[in-house]
Amino acid sequence: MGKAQKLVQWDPHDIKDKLLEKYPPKVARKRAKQIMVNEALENSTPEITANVRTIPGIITMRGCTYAGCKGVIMGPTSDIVNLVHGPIGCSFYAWLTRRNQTDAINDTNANYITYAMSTDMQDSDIIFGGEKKLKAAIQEAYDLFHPKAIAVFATCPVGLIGDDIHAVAKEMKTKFGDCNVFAFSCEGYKGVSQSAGHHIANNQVFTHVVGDSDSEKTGEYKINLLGEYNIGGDGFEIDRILNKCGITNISTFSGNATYDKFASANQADLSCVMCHRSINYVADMLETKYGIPWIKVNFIGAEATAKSLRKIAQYFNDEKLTKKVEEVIAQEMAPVVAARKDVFPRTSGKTAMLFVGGSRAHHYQELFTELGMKTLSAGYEFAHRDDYEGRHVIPHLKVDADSRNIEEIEVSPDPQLYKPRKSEEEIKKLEAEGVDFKEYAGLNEAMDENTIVIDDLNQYEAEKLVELLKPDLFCAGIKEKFSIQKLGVPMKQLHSYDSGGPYAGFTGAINFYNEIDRLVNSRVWGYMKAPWQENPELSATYAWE
Ligand code: CFM
Repeated sequence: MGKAQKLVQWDPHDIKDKLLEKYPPKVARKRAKQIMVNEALENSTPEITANVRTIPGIITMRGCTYAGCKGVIMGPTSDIVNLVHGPIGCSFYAWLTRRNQTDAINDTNANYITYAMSTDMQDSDIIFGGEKKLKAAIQEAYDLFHPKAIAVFATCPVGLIGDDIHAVAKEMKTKFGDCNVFAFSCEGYKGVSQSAGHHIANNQVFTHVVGDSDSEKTGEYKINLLGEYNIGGDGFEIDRILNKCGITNISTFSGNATYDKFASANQADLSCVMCHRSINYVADMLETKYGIPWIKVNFIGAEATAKSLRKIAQYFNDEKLTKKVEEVIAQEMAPVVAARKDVFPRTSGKTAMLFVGGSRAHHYQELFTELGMKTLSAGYEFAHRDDYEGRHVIPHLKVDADSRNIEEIEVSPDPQLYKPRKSEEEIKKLEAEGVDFKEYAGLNEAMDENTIVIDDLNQYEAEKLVELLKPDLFCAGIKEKFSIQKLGVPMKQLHSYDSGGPYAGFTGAINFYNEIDRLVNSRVWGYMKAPWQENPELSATYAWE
């Protein structure tokens, strides 16, 4: 059976019905709003329900708010001591599992990434309060490392017993005098997913760190790279390309970030946003407070990388940079095109499904398109409607009790440091030339019509979807990996990249092509049936069936 036939053989509405079939009516009604057949409407895509609580009892793929704050935003930083106030499990869980890489320690930089620092709360701390223990732990970290900064993260019990971590942080900061201490109220239960943790982290970094550098950063074309977390070395590859073009990356939020890089972010002339889901708040705040415009970029996919570099060059509007960027693209694209040519006959026509956090399910479609592969179904764990439908829907997002729980900070132009990088006319001119400021399209638009977009996919639906559509590849995270492989379908982790990467930029694209070729063309997946699956010695039915 050819792939083309396979694709027309299913009706997406029928698939949706089959996914919902087993649920009790109330659950089915709720899930129906988060499962969407991608059909074109005039000038828009259909509305999806997103960023709402997972229905209790469902095995979600999501993580918690603490994971979004400590693990995602602050975890990749190298010289900030990240101290978790809570039971040891919370710290251990967030310890290097995301494969965010950092430069090794040397004479000029400190690197605490390999440590899992925790106050190791015990029952007695929960009963009598944990502030004393937290103070002692901050003191111990200071005495041991003399770091530039110590960040404190609240876990669920801390919020429940009411330890005032901000007061403790302030007290210790004053006591030390040469170490910035700040805290995050990022208890796991604070929001519906890790997305709330991103917001909490961004607010605090912006309040306590950005603008706090006394060294002046130089460079002809200075940018910030926001929403790039250096998973599997992606950030290193992007930096390599930027360097080659002569573009100075002042600050990456937060892959391989240092305290001073965060602190200097206000010195850049353009913010480039990779993962808008986790960081668009910072881009907006940098613009309001310091006058730095922002654009959306994507370094996943060789074509997308080239496009992003051209966009940056267009913004700086300098012939020297434009020429250099074109030279770099031409040079870097040659091996990419050769690698693609090699794998294309074996990958084209294959099908994929992508279910990742809040932007990769979209970004990675670029790489699959380059491989000639079609995405049948995709979705996010914790995105908001704008990540599906485009940034223009933000004013129409419903504010509910959960989103109200997350602090919005007031930002205004800095009396000394606010300096618009471009005049209004210059911005208008650039817009007329096609540079979209403060704009991103959603995932729906990138997907073919009649594909299926699913928010907060769960374990049951993932297996059902694979069973119904038999994709050639499924992409998600570690929680899904083995159950999908057992169904005889290869599974690629797009969070941690398994043991691979980088996949960003030009070198990354080549890595990805080769790895996906190997995965979708391996015959091993056909042998995944265990003997008892074909010949069960015992069988039973569920009591409620
Ligand atoms: Fe952004 Fe991320 Fe993602 Fe994300 Fe994440 Fe991640 Fe992700 Mo895992 S910041 S939203 S919270 S791109 S850890 S590096 S892979 S779920 S799609």
